[in-house]
Amino acid sequence: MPLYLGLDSSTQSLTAMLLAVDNVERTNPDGARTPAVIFEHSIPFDTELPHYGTEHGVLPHEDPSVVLAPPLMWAEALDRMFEAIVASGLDLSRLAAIAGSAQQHGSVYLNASATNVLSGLAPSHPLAEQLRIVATSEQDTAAERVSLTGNEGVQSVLSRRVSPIWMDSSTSEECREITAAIGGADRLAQLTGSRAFERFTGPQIRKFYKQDPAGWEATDRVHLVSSFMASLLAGAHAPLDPGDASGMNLMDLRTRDWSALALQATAPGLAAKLPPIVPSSTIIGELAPYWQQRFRLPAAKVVAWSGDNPCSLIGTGLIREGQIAVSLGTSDTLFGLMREPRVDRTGTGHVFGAPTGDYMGLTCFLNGSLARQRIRDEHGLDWDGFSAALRATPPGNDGALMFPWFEPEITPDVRTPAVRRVDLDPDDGPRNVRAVVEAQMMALANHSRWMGVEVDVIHATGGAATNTEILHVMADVFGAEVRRFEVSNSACLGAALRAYHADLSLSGRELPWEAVVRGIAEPIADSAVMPNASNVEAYTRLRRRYAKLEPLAITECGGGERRR
Ligand code: XUL
Repeated sequence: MPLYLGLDSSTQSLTAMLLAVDNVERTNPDGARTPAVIFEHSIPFDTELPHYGTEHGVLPHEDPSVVLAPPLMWAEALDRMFEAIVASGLDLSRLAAIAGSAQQHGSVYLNASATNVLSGLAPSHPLAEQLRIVATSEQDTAAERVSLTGNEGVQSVLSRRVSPIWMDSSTSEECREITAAIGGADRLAQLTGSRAFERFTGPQIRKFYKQDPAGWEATDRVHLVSSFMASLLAGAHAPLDPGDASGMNLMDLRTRDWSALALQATAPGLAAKLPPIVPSSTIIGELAPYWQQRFRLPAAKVVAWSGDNPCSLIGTGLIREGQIAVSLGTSDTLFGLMREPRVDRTGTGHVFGAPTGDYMGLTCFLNGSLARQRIRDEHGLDWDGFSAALRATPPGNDGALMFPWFEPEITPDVRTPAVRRVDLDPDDGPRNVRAVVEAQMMALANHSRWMGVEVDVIHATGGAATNTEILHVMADVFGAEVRRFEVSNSACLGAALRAYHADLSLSGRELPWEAVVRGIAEPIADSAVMPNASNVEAYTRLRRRYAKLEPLAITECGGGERRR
């Protein structure tokens, strides 16, 4: 009757989800028992750990392009989470395995004292306290330590007090330098899965090495948030998985190992400071004595942590090529599993490793609900009125088109925002509503072609997925069945399912991923929206026209400066 714990260390909170696999009635056709969620808890950083002074999980900074967070806050949250799990009164002696998910790209810099501190954590003292105050390390001079931690008089396992996270965009110069050293954006993308992005860890590491050479010198290990959290659980430096390592511009996508060329282009001595990369399902150790003794927990297995996007792939049930998820939020995101590491030549998409051992593609569109809402408001509609407008207009909109870039767009790369209309009267509310939705769906479909995936099922998530009229346009544009998927904490669920899968695999009962997600990471029953064959045909033509006109629209916006 085992329990599996998933943890998700995200930007603003730490979340935990416990799965119980003990309900025989929920045995699925593969003979696997369907897990049930028996506990869920979230710790928001700002309100529950206010002494770190974060706002939305990050430290206020005068330069908006610099976004940093305190790693000790994440450690303290982990301690608090186990307190909450124990307080639930559940019988935790059955805890079999723990896996985690973390915000991608963020990096944690540890000095040489960390190795001993991790292995010698005393159960009598809170975790963060022990990471903050450690015995003097021989490598660091006192002056260095003070300058590096920024906490005068306080020594620490950190060689850098703060962690740059995925929201940081202050490394354009380093992106240019790395790209040049590798021999161009295309080459870097082919090698690592993405061209250089400001938030990716390689450019962030390079910036730290340039700005604080002594800090870099004192850094013994660079972890991602995922491997840092896993290290705390296991009481030893944890490896990275290919899912999270591929968000660094440092991993060779094909070998799933560090690329010597990329390391060289980033910072001297980097190879010795990085953890190894292991398959996602690797059991990296067991819960350290600290956790076992402090919280009376068993020696549960600790599974390699991964990034939140790879974990969400599992948590939204995407375990074969052909299934994709489209999240319709403030911005729209499309992701799906790929068997092969195909790379986006236009430079906007990302390829990450998938927990299944395959790959995943991910493309982000900034003007999501943001644009839908702007059109809705401009025409004085509510969401019901927006749906009515979609019903009142014909698929294809009689040739009217829109390029709805209210804000600078990521995909395609449009730096100067503008809304472009073709054969469309700006005052015609219903047609503008249809035009914005069709434009977004065509952009999603066209700009995910690089994944080379024949999409047959789309799991639609996010606020706008409750709008069936929008889902009809999605089904017709993609020519695929669309099913609504209710996600709350999909990354955390994915992590818990990864723990389940890794534990079973270890015991020799290798479960197909289909069986792992069945009954728990599934779309809402009876939510299928089917494509209409004649509309699909019409949109196939329209998509070509849209793709042809898009570069012209970008030029009219003053040109999308390619960040190459
Ligand atoms: C992905 C990305 C974000 C973070 C958020 O590239 O930057 O999705 O992982 O947690």
